[in-house]
Amino acid sequence: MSTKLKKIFVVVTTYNEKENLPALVPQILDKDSRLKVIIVDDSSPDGTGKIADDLAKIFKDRIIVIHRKERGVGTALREGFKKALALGAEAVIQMDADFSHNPFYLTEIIKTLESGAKVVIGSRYSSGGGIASRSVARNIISKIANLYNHIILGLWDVSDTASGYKGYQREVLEKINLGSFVSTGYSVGVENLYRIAAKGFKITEIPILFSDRNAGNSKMGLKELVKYMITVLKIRAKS
Ligand SMILES: Nc1nc2c(ncn2[C@@H]2O[C@H](COP(=O)(O)OP(=O)(O)OP(=O)(O)O)[C@@H](O)[C@H]2O)c(=O)[nH]1
Ligand SMILES: [Mg+2]
Repeated sequence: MSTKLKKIFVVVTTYNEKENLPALVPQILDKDSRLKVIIVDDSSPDGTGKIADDLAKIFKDRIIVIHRKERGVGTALREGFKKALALGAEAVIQMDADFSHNPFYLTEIIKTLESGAKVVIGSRYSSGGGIASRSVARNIISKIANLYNHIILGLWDVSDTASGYKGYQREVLEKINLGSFVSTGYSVGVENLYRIAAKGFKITEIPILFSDRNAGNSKMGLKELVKYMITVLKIRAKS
């Protein structure tokens, strides 16, 4: 079944992305005139929130900015999803602000959703995908997280369980109860996949070439990794 989507929202969570966001947003908007961007910023000390407001003035009616006092990519993402649903999104795409997720792939994510896919993952580990220019240590962490997700949560049909580049049909986000997640941090990505799989939705992967962040610093440190692993156990225990 194929449908033409009219209202598509891209949710971008930001924390200290002042170099990346002003370059990224025009590239997203250029990709498809139906796209609107929801930026969820957690009071970034580097002023990313103000930059987001300035972009919203330039690209009128195509950018929504959510400013939060709390910190956490998991709660930020879910707030972005809820906003998109409230604004009538037919489909929602999530991507990082740091150019690890090339806007080039938006076209194919949209096309795949329009051809009937319920959930689309931009996948590093499916055939044709890959990782360009990332440190060996960071690649190993990413692979371990993926294997850990598989061992604890199953999801063996999904080759990249830790990707943060994904598209969803509205009905999928409506059915996974965004209000009751265990995750407040990075594990939000695998928690939503786990919930989506439990609801019986098929998950489709398309290959992407993932790049290291363009500018700025990583927020994914050892503390976040330990929190990630503990939360994945909690997700399993809760089900
Ligand atoms: N709103 C919000 N966004 C966040 C937070 N932490 C990270 N982000 C954003 O979420 C996206 C993913 O975070 P990254 O720090 O790039 O995490 P990563 O991709 O695992 O690690 P690196 O690319 O190596 O830095 C980026 O757009 C970040 O700016 C947070 O606490 N709140
Ligand atoms: Mg990143």
